[in-house]
Amino acid sequence: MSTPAPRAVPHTAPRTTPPAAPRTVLLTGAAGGVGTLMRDLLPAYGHDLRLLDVRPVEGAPDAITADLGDRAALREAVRGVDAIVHLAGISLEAPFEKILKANIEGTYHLYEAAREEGVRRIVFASSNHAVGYTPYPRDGAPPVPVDAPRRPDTFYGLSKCFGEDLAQLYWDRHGLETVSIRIGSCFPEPTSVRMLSMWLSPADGARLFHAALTADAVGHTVVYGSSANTRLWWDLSGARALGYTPLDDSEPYAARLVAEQGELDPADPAQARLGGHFVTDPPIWPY
Ligand code: NAI
Ligand code: 15L
Repeated sequence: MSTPAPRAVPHTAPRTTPPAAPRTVLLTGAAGGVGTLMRDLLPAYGHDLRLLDVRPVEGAPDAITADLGDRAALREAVRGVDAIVHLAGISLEAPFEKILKANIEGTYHLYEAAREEGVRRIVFASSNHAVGYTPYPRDGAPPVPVDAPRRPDTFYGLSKCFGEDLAQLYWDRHGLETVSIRIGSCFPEPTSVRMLSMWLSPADGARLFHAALTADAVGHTVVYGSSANTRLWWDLSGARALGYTPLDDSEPYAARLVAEQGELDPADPAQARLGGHFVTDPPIWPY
């Protein structure tokens, strides 16, 4: 008789206090933009970080240099960690073959390594570009819900849809938990009018990753990730239910950015949807 698959358990009691003891967390993509920010911010929440990237991580001689295609290296890297924050991969648009290798096969290899080594939870950096073709709400329409149909705007966005589905499979089949965070724009400051709606400040990013690492019984949960922006486009209730309380708002940047760039024009295809210019002229991964 086959063993029944574990059931998704709704999280009813969000955890708001940091764990008593430091937890060992593998941070993939540690040399990248978000990885660099989180390397600075997450230790204050009691997490002991183990770092991994295909590139050397500046100022971190102990970081593991490994490609997501190297299963043996991944297996060693995940051994003994309590959780993984998975940021590594191509973070912009690229030819399908490159996305396939880094984001699709690479994420699969990481999940397999995690399953083999008994890791309990992964926090997966999904993206707004999984729903990039969704028009942003206008004229008082409600924020975009997390169960809105996925509408990837690029092969990159498509790879994030794959990652979310992979996470669901590994929860249903193997009991490996994931919080998939559809990150808006995580940068030190918003640099465009669109980002006023999408911005996830670094400090709120750390709050959200910490909540995703420590909330009880998440099964596979998909949430949107941004700050408490006045111009928010999507529903943050899922993230809040994990115990995330955003404290930042992009609005102080609005006057300058709107003066420089003007308000968004919903008649312009590059400005009418969550994914912004990714739907028309996505920035291309440079390597
Ligand atoms: P980034 O491009 O600055 O960093 C990605 C890192 O992954 C790089 O250091 C790169 O060397 C590493 N990497 C790429 N391929 C690899 C491979 N095959 N094996 C091992 N490492 C590899 O990206 P960023 O901005 O830091 O984003 C981090 C994650 O968050 C990405 O997965 C991205 O898709 C996601 N994300 C980021 C957003 C943002 O606003 N920065 C928004 C939405 C999602
Ligand atoms: C992303 O998914 C990218 O990784 C990041 O570089 C930004 O472009 C962000 O989305 C965004 O939409 O602003």
